[in-house]
Amino acid sequence: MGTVFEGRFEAQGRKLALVASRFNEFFTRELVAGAQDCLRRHGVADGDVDVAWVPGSFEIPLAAQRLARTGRYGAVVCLGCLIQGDTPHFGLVAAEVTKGIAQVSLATGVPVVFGIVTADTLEQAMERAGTKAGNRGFDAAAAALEMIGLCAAIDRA
Ligand code: INI
Repeated sequence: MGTVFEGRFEAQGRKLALVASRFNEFFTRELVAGAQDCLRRHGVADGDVDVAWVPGSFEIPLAAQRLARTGRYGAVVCLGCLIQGDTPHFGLVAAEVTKGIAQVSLATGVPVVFGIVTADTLEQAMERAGTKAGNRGFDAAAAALEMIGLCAAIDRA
């Protein structure tokens, strides 16, 4: 059997960046807190976690790109909250932020993870920002740690 590569959720000594949207900040600050909690509990020092606030989810990919390009961060965690309204705005922003985050990750080679809540209602958003359905920020930070470990394992081989 060939090599099996796996990330081990270890990132001591690595810096990470969070990009968070001020739009729907009531929810995104819970996503930021969830991500910080995950990183802390996996041994990442608080001082190694930088946070960049952007106006809305649409602006997340550009900030993520700027941060990833610096080479300072093992991963960038994108945190936003999109709530369906009466206009097509939600769908337009959701499509761009999804595509943008994937493009930044592939173009920079830095894991840029998707911690964007998409919800039909305020209640659904609440469920995904630290209540019934967990905390999407925590999950995204865990994915970032796993990807840092996986990329390091592949690079070392
Ligand atoms: N931004 C969000 O982060 N969530 C939303 O639900 C949202 N909606 O629905 O409008 C939203 N819009 C703002 C957008 O991200 C940009 O900041 C704005 O269009 C300026 O470019």
